[in-house]
Amino acid sequence: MAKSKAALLIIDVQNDFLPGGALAVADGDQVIPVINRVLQVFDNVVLTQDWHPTDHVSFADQHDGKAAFETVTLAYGEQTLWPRHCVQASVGAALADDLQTSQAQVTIRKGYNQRVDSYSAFLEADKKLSTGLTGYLKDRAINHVYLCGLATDFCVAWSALDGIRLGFDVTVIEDATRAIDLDGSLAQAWLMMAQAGVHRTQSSDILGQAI
Ligand code: VGL
Ligand code: ZN
Repeated sequence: MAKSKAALLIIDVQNDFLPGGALAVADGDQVIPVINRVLQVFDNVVLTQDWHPTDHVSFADQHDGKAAFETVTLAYGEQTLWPRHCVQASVGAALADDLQTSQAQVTIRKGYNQRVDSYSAFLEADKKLSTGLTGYLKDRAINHVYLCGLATDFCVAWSALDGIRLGFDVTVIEDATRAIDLDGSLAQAWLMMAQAGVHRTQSSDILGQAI
């Protein structure tokens, strides 16, 4: 059997998702030391950044009479509305200072189209527009992606599910993620990931291995 070639995908470890940020994920900062440890066992490391224009369609303040965490129906389906976050080039959109990024080979930015959100690192919410990540990984013969970062139930889960659909082996490193957990979204995300065949692991199971 051909040896699997793996990459670590570090999803959206950005200031706005950390405590004090615009869309803070509870204990979001606690993923940072865990990720800095698991990084050491990967030869291939990819970062992602949520990267929205200032009038992005996912921002609640772009919809009259709507509040954050409500939903609207857009051309591509239901969209949860968020407080404005990760505006391009803002401090909130910057990667966390304490995250060790020197080993990363590429940064994929997503959610930059004004009319389309993109939780997934692979495909935008319309399921058509590509971020280019699939081509990048396939060109480099990478067939297994390990996911960590924020948030478990949105950008991590959507990336994991798309990864499976696109033919990758996918493993989520649970203790290297934290969730938003909106109306049971975390349990729902783990259920969908399990059904799709996403592997769930802990950083302690990875440390010490050569991946
Ligand atoms: C995310 C909500 C909105 C995430 C990004 O990174 O999980 N969640 N934008
Ligand atoms: Zn976003």
